[in-house]
Amino acid sequence: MNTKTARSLRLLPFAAAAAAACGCSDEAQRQPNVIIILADDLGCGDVSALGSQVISTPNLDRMCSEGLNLTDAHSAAPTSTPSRFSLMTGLYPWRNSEAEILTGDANLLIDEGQPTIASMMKDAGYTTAAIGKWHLGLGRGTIDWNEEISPCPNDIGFDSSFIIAATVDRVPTVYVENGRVPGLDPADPLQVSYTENFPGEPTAISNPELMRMKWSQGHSCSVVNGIPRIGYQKGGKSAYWNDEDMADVFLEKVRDFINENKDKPFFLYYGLHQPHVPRTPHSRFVGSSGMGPRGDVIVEADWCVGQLLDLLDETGLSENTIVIFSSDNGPVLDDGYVDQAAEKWGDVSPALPYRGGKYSLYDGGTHVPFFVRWKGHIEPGSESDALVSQMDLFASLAALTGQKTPEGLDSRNVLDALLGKSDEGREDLVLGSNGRLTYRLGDWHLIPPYEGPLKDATNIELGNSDSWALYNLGADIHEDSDLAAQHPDKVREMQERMAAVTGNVLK
Ligand code: NG6
Ligand code: CA
Repeated sequence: MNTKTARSLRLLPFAAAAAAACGCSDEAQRQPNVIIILADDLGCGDVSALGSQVISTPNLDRMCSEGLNLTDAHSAAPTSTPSRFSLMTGLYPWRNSEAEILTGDANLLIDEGQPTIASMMKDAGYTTAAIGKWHLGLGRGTIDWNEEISPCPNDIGFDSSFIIAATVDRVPTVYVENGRVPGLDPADPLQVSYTENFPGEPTAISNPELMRMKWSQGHSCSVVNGIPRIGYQKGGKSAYWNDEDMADVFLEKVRDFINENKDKPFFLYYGLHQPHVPRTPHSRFVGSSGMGPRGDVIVEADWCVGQLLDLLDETGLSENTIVIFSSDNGPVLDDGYVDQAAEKWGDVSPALPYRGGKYSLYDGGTHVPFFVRWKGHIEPGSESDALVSQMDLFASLAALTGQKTPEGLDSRNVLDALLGKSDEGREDLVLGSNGRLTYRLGDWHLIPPYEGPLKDATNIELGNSDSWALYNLGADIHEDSDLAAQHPDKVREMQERMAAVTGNVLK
């Protein structure tokens, strides 16, 4: 990782020539559209361009071959909610003690009035939309799903939103469009609870015959569309999503949004729901990967990315649209359903070449795919090892659009790194959420001692240990050699620097 590529140095003449060739005006170049595509639980080892030997992702590979591959890019945390909170607010997730995996009826984590990446882009004149997985909470107090839900994404900077509240494995199993559940029948109101079942309603325990998919851990509450979920739900049947259609439903919304806004600057946050459990590919993709449902939904997600890139090419928007692709956390195989993933992957880790995966303190918890495509501006097939976090998108896009980054954010302007103009990213980075933090300084990764098992039911190495561990990712990409005993000065320096960032958050 110490080796800096020299490719970026060629970018400036390249960009100038490309801009001249496409005849782009200065104004058009100042206000490029921005699309953030965020996959759910996709690992570096799931992308063929990053070395996957078991899965083929031609469209993610195309993001790489047509754009920039950032090889040291991170989600803020190894699970969804804290990671997304950070991307959205530009703050470290541990600054909000509630930024942990949320239930489907949790309240919005972000205050109205708090700046978000969307409100900042809106201030810059962009039309903004959130489509796909949300998982940042909705409303205040007890949510009545049959009425308008407020606040919703539209209250924190999005002009429009079409989302699922939490995850595909959590109730409510309905879409929420601009704060309302579409398709509800007033005669069959939707009720949701995460504390107790509704009397007489079947669950995976009471009525296992309803299941077409079995749970291995934790998904034993309401059975919807034959799939056992987390949480209890009653009524609202006319509004239920169809799991197999979800990719097409989101993509259609994405197409509509782009087509409607192609003549003015737009900002789109597109939260893919794959390959998070339960993995339910459309029938077009069943069997497409040879790797079971997890592989098939990765092929489906890859196809969605390809459809979006094609649309941009067809509408002539590719030279004026920055497309960023990443994942909200590292990958997992068995995340609570019996779906062959662990068997199909066997000894191959979807986090490769990194250790651990989702939930882990090791690098594989947050080290995620990160590609940026901006035709005519970013050199095709370029690569950068700058250290960047998704949290940095806020300050970087503020710089892109000429906006001021609000005081007090943890987000750093790494725009030049994101556009391949520089290999300088962040000097350091705290990773993780509440009480389980690690620290990067250059190539060094410091993991404090934490209690807990070495592995849990997911079979991922969690990185818990009773002593401080230190790894040098530059020489040891899989974190096999703990160098803490050999480099006590480095450990001390990093402990002090980490404490300076986190204050007393770290016990
Ligand atoms: C866990 C769930 C897992 C997944 C995760 C959230 C169990 C046993 N595990 O609690 O299936 O839903 O939460 O994933 O229930 S995330 O990517 O949205 O953070
Ligand atoms: Ca996730």
